[in-house]
Amino acid sequence: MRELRILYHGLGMAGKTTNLERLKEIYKDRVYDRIHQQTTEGRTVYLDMLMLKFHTSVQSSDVIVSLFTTPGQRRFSILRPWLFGYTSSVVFVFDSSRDIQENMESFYEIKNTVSVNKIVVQANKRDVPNAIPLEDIKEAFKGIPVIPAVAKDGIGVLETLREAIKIALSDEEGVVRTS
Ligand SMILES: Nc1nc2c(ncn2[C@@H]2O[C@H](COP(=O)(O)OP(=O)(O)O)[C@@H](O)[C@H]2O)c(=O)[nH]1
Ligand SMILES: [Mg+2]
Repeated sequence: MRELRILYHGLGMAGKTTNLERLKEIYKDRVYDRIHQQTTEGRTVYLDMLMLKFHTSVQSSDVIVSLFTTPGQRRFSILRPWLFGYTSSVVFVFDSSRDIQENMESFYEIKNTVSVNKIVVQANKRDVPNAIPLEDIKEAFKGIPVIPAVAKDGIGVLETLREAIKIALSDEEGVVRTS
């Protein structure tokens, strides 16, 4: 059985946990494991982990997909090389309510550890007033797919995951074989 590990990274409050919450609803019959810890303010303190098992139409074989989000707080930065080192692909959740520079600081944390062809950008919070223009985001992430989303309403969530799976499957070296 193949296992794909997909990491959701981005600024704190960008919508990483929200993506996993929506996916858990979509795949509720197929989710077989989940670890989820949050502070009382609803911010992630450790790791969100969601494991989904489903059939891919890509190669008509069963694939286990494990989804993770990175903890935002700097005190967990020691975990990051481990997290980034064992991923099939990475979703960078761009917060459209915050400026490009701020988002880029978060992006730079993965840029040197994860190869660019393993990354998909989700332009989240497209619903906010004065959202950073999509064209500006695409310009900032040239060569990387950018998928618009309103994760809180479930828009773009599945499209993002599909792209992340496609990227993961196109890179055999990133696939961990568990049997
Ligand atoms: N306006 C808006 N808010 C969102 C969207 N996605 C998530 N949020 C909100 O942003 C806040 C932080 O989301 P969360 O998933 O906890 O962020 P994380 O820190 O990246 O895990 C929550 O209040 C979410 O409801 C979106 O598409 N639009
Ligand atoms: Mg979170």
